[in-house]
Amino acid sequence: MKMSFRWYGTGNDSITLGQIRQIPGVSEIVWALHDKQPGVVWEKDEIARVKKELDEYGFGNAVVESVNVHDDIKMGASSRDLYIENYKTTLRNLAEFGVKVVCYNFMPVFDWTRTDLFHPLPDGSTALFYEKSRIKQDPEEMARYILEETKGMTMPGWEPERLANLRELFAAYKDVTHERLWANLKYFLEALMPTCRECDIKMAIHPDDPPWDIFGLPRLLVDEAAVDRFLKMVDDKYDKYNCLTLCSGSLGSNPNNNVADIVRKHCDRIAFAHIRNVKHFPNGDFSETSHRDRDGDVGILDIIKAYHDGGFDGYIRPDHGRHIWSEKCRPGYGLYDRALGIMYILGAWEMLDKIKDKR
Ligand SMILES: [Mn+2]
Repeated sequence: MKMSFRWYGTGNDSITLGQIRQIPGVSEIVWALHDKQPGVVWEKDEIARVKKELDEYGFGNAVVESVNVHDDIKMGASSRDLYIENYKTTLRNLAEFGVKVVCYNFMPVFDWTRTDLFHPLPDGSTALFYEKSRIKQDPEEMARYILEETKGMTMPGWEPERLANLRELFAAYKDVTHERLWANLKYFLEALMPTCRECDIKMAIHPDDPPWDIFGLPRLLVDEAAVDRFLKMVDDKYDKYNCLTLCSGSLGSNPNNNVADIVRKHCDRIAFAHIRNVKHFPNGDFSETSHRDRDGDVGILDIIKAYHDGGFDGYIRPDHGRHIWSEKCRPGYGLYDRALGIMYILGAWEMLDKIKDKR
């Protein structure tokens, strides 16, 4: 297992590489070119600049989160082939600089969705929160809220330029059913897989967040059955490259999903593990919590044990954290609580190592 930390780049993140270096056990930075619109080629000189920065601190740059997929690919528009060619060029450019895993998602219109980005928790911290009854309202209202709260930050999947024409975007997805979206995902992957093999890059899909349809838009990667279906979508000669970013918090937002079971079943197809805890409320609302097992409901320790038992040697990172100790940071991406999450994961992992050694 290789511990990583998501970082939004110099001038774009309140956290510095120097600070991250002081968290024990982090060897990789999960990065991206956040000013890139979906569909645009990532140029070599831009990639080289980030790699050079990470090199200076001794961090690896093997994981990119995310190279976002253009809406025309998701909706199956005729222009998709052009954007797929651009995606391939980006993969080739990334491979030249040692990238091994590319995280992406296939969610229509919105990336992750929450109704409250700074919801107060009983301990005085704040965290991302999802209130089911509020999500039934106007998507434009929710988009306005999230864009207002994140003003001045680049938010992957929440590009103001793209969301400015929300009504048109929704109209364009009108005829995209679940099955059409699955077919468009298959088309995208089949086109990319030979390039992934040529470049030795794993494409690692992030599950839908939250894992159910919202605002009438179809969502695919929502449960174990969907994960099973996804992993069989392309020829099995490409199994090594058609992988998962298994996010315990996204799938775990649905109390019926047992994330540890999915890890046990598909450990060899998980290239990148997101570890995050979620507390469920009886009415369907959920709140993000600390990584500690008993603070939420997703079974963090079972999940870590499933990875350990499976001999997981991919990349792992603490996913969102709470906002604690008055830190001013991106929603979910502060320094302190994610550092605490890392220490929790490493503590559990190293204890499991010790127990295994003694056997
Ligand atoms: Mn995640």
